[in-house]
Parts: sequence; structure tokens; C-alpha cells
Amino acid sequence: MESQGSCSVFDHVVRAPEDPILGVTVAYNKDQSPIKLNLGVGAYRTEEGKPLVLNVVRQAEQTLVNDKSRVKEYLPIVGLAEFNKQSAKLIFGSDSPAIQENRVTTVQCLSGTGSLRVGGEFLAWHYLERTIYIPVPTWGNHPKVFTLAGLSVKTYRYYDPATRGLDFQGMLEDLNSAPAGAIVLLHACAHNPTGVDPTLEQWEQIRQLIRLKGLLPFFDSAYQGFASGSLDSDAQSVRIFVADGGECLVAQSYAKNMGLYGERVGALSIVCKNADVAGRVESQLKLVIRPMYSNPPIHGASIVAMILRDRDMYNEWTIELKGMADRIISMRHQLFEALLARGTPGDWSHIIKQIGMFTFTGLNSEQVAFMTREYHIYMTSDGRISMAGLSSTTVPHLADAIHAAVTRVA
Ligand code: PLA
Repeated sequence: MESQGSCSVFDHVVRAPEDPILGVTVAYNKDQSPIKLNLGVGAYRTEEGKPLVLNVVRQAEQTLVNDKSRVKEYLPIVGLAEFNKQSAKLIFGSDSPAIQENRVTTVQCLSGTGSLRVGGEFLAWHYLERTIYIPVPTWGNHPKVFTLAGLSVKTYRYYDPATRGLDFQGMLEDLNSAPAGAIVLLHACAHNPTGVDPTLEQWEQIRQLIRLKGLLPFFDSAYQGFASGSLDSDAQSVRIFVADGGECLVAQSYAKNMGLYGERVGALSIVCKNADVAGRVESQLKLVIRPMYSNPPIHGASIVAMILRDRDMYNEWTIELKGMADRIISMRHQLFEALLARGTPGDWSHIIKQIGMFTFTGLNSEQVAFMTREYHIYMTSDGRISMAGLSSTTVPHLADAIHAAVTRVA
């Protein structure tokens, strides 16, 4: 039987490019150099450069394993009830009137990405204005997720490269000229990739404009607790929108703040005007989910539900989370100091001003390619660095690379 060389029914299939973010890890894994450094994907590493499983997660897992009454039955289509209840409290606040009034529906989804996708498909089926405005720049997967969900994607100005800060006027102008009812994707905190967030006063102005224009906010909350180290502070943007009684969607991820990346744990909440609408919305979310993946996985959600429900575990989580956030902030200071010490040309204060996991360095794609080639440092070509992948021992190497790139590559 001839198998080699014969015509395949897939002969016309062209090779697709690697993903701009996850492809960085693929390239990194191929590199044999002992000094290689992966600052591409936003994945937390310890000072020793190792992935971290939180103690509180280990503890929860142990308890789950030891509990013989736990079984592996299918979850309901909307996932684990306790997980959904606790997730809503985490993002909206434990005393949220919207939750008390039963006008929030929360469904467990496959991490942040799955929550965005389910929310996007629900909107494409049931919402009249099928246009979503996303910031420039934004997480590279956003336009793909929403386009495939069936929405048409447009953009609003967000980041000003000249000031390395928020283009607040541009943002307001673009939202103001969006058609009434359009959906607006907002990063709840720690904007990816820029690390630039609106102030609370600016959030309030954004809220007023969005409500005035009848736009529909869709929050992506992938970094709650990672921006400031406080879960409540990082939820403020979402909470001011919920407090005004209006409607919105929120996609939550536990990948970063609980370190559950590969467990794929997240939630989609839709805040509605009243309990009756929320119930009908939930019934339709089930119709989106059932043919997509039927129902979500049980393990990660059980871990999260246990940690969120148990006061001691919750407290331990907040301490471990703050530890991660603080280490990232300390990396910002160390990198900034290292560049100052080298007299690297340019103003690098944005390294300590930006918020969350990433620094948007301002390095161009040639400089990034140079750093990868000469220094084995892997990062996305837009100049984004995952600060969570750095440690005190690797900061000097990165600073040397940035210094060389800035002084030798235009
Ligand atoms: N939303 C934003 C803004 C993100 O940055 C990410 C992850 C997600 C959603 C999705 O996360 P989840 O599905 O794993 O919960 N962004 C990462 C990883 C950390 C990635 O690209 O998948 C990043 O490096 O940008």
C-alpha cells in the first residue's frame, strides 16, 4: 500500500503562522541556549524562574482527592453552582445589590477565553447591535474571538505611544461616535499589552459616556488582584458600572490570579435589569454552550469554589496573590534601576508606572528580533515583556539586551 507521497485530500491546506503570543513559547522551547529567557506569554514565575502552584491550591486539591464522596459526574451545562455564586461575589462584591436582586446570571466557562467566546456568541444571537469596539492595542486574541463569535469588530483609540499613557480624549471621542447600542470591550484592570489603566475619575467619565450613549460594556477581567495586589481595588471599574443599575457582561479568568492556567477555569456573568431577564438570558446561554462543549470541566472549578468559600483559604489566597503582585512590582523597579545604571538612552519611567503583568517597552520589532537573536530573550514582537517571567538574576541580562538594542538597532 502506498501511503507516502500520494495525494492527500488536505493537499491544499497551507501552513498557518504560529500564534503571536503562544508561538513565542514554541520558539523558546527550540532554543538550546542555557541563558534563554521567555518573557512572551503572561505566566507567573518564581524568583527561581519556576512555574508556581499556590499553596492554597495544593491544599484544596489534597482535600478534594481525599474526599471519597466526590465523583466525576457531568456538571450541569452552566457549570458548578457554588463556583458561579462565588465568582459573581468576587467580581461584583459580596454585598452587591445586583446579586441580591438575582439579576446576575453567571455561567462557568473555559477560562477567560471561553467566557469571552460564549458571551460573544450570545450577543451575536440575541443582541441587536452586533458591533464590538475593542481598544488599540488589545490582547491579540480579542478580534479573533469576537469575529468568530459572529460580531463585527471595530476599534477605539486607547494608547498614545508619544506619552506612553492613555489617549483619554481619543477614547472618549471614538466611543462618542460609536453607534448607539454598540458593545464596548473594556479591560477591567491591568490592560494587556499596555499596562495602562484609566484612573477611577476617568472610569467614571467613561461610565457616564457609555450609559449616555446606551453602549453595552463587556469587561474582560483576566487579572483581578494582579494589578494592585487587592482583589477589591482591581474590581472597581466593573463595580461602578454595576452600581448604576445598568447592564453589562463580565468575563473572568482564574488563570493568573489563582495560577490555574491549564485548568481552564473562568466565568461569564451577565448583569441584567431584573431577575426575569436574567433567567431567560441564562436559558439561552445554555443553548450556546451545549453544542460547543456540552458542559465545563469539574476539577479546577471545584478548587476555586473551595478556596472562595472557606474564609481561611480565601485569606491565604489573598496573601499569596499579593506576594505575586509585589514580586512583579519589584521586578519593575529592578529593571528600571538597571537601565538607569547603564545609562540606557530614553525615558524608562513607564516601566514603573505601568500596571499588571506586562511592560509595553516601546521597543520595535527589529529591536525585539535583535534581543532574541543575540541575547536569547523571547518576547512578543510588539515589545511587550512579561514582568512575571523575570527574576533578580535575569534582570541584568535583560537590561544588557535592552541597552544593546536601543543603542545598536534603530
Ligand atoms: N483576556 C486577556 C486580556 C488576556 O491577557 C488573556 C490571557 C485572556 C483573556 C485569556 O486567558 P485565559 O483564557 O487563559 O483565562 N493572555 C495571556 C495568555 C496571559 C494568552 O495569550 O493566551 C497573554 O500572554 O497575553
